[in-house]
Parts: sequence; C-alpha cells; structure tokens
Amino acid sequence: MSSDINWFPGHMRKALNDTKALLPQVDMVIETCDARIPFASRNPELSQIIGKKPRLIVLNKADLADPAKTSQWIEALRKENTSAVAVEATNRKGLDKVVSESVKLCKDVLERAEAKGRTGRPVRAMVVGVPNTGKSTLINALAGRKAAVTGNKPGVTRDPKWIKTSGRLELMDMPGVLWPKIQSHRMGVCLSAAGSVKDEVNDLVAVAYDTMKMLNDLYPDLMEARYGIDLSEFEVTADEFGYSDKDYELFLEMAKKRGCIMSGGRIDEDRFAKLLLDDFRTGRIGRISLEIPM
Ligand SMILES: Nc1nc2c(ncn2[C@@H]2O[C@H](COP(=O)(O)OP(=O)(O)OP(=O)(O)O)[C@@H](O)[C@H]2O)c(=O)[nH]1
Ligand SMILES: [Mg+2]
Repeated sequence: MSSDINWFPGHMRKALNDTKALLPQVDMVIETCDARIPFASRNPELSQIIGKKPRLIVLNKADLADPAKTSQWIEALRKENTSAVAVEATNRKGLDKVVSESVKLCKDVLERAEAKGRTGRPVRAMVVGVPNTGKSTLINALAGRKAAVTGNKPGVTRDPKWIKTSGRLELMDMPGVLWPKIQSHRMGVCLSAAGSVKDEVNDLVAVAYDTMKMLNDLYPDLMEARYGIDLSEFEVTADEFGYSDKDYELFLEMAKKRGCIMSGGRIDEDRFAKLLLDDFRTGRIGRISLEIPM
C-alpha cells in the first residue's frame, strides 16, 4: 500500500456535492462511523459541510469493537457536547437510542411543528459517513425492512434515497465518502483494514502486514491465541510502520501456522493477507478497537 492512499473517485465528489445540496431538506444528520476506528472513520470534509446542523454520531459495528474503548469514545464525544451512541445495526442493538437521541436533538423543530398543528411530524435525518460503516444496514434496521441496498464492500450506495420508517424517523441514505486526502499512513491502514477502502486499490499484503503490527502492539494476547504464536520469541517493533526483518519473519510464521503454504513449501502471503484481514473484519480475532480518544 502506498503511504498515502488517495482513493477518491468521482462519485464521492458527487456525494459531497449532493450532501451540501440536500442538507436544507433535513432536520439533522446521523453520522455513522466504525466503532473500531472512530477517528479515522470520520471525514472532516463531511463535518465541515454539516456545519451547525444537529448531529448524532453512531458508533456502529460495536459488536466488533472493544466495549471498554467504545465507552471511552462515547464519554469523550459527550464531553465535547456531541451526542453519540453505540450501535450494532446487524444485531438490531442500540436502535431505540438512535431514535430517542434524534428526537431529543430535533426538539425545537418538532415543538414548532406542533405549535402549527403538525403533531407527530417525523424527524428528517440524512445518514452520512465513510463507506462500509453500515449506513444502509442501520436504515434497514430502523425501517424494519430491506429498503436500502447493503453489501460487504465499500461503495455500495451510489445515490441519495429517502426511506420512511413506521416510527419517528424519515431517513435519507447517502453514499459513503472517504477523506479526499487521508492524513496519515496509520489512518489509511485503519480504513483499509476495516474495509472502507476498496481492496482492489490496495496492496493487501502490505495492509495485512501493517494491520498485524498494530494488532500485535494493541492486543498481543488475542493474536497469540488466534495464530498460535509466542510473540516473546520475536522482537516485534511497537506501533510504527515500515519493514523489519523480525516482523516479516513473524508474518510468515503466522501464515505457516495457518496453513498458507504453496506447493514447494513457499508461504502464500496473498492468501494469508486475505485471511488475516477477514479475521479482523469479522471479529474472529476478538473485539478490537484500533483507536482510542486523544
Ligand atoms: N458486524 C457488523 N457488521 C455490520 C454492522 N452494520 C453493518 N454491517 C456490515 O457492514 C457491511 C456494510 O454495510 P452497509 O450498510 O452496506 O454499509 P454502508 O455504510 O451503507 O456502505 P456504502 O453504501 O458502501 O457506503 C455489510 O456487510 C453489513 O452487513 C454491525 O453493526 N456489525
Ligand atoms: Mg450504503
């Protein structure tokens, strides 16, 4: 992977322009981020466009994140006066809080509508966020039906779409938007590992190698358990990227332990890279958060 991923196709520019144009139609914005990477998965350009509109941060995929870290994030965001809730959209957990927080954030608008005789007016919310954070899945969970297309890869939703729920919300599904310029190598690795950057634009061995380094640093016990290795036998370098013989040796050893061997005994690095990333993405290594609040 290059040290600065710059995957920002035209449809993302269009999505940012659509967000700007459609913002006056909504009462509030629901911004989904990936609970494993709440910093890297919040796009500052989107934030700028949203401006002062009431906003609820949804830390989605909380089932895959470290629960203690997720609580720390919610606390940190609340200290900044930002409403935030932890959600597991696929498990339908945290949905009630999304509704109640949204209604709370739009109290003034709802009261004004009521004063004009419009009781029970729904809250109109635009759901934005970086690709693959579960915007469409969240909308379907809230709507109680499969109204939006979802998929296990970034860039599934291409056009804005209004979806009504039987409850208090009307939701606009938006295409995911990445940072136009990802700010650091670590953030690029986090977004790639979490599946917000298309695998096709990345060198997956490089992404998996850097992901392994972060995981060995942050969750050594889980890594030892999953891959049958003893990290004390390797001089693993702490959270810093770049090639080191020892880390590469460890990467190959882990691949070997998981049976990623080609005929002739060569290690199949490509297969292991996909396996490790898949393990991380599906939570098979454990509940992991790659970022903590500053
Ligand atoms: N484990 C877990 N997976 C989830 C959760 N929410 C969504 N997913 C999965 O994440 C993937 C992406 O979900 P989508 O709803 O398509 O994501 P999106 O943000 O709409 O993606 P784009 O439209 O591409 O920007 C799918 O495979 C979902 O099943 C969750 O809470 N937990
Ligand atoms: Mg979508």
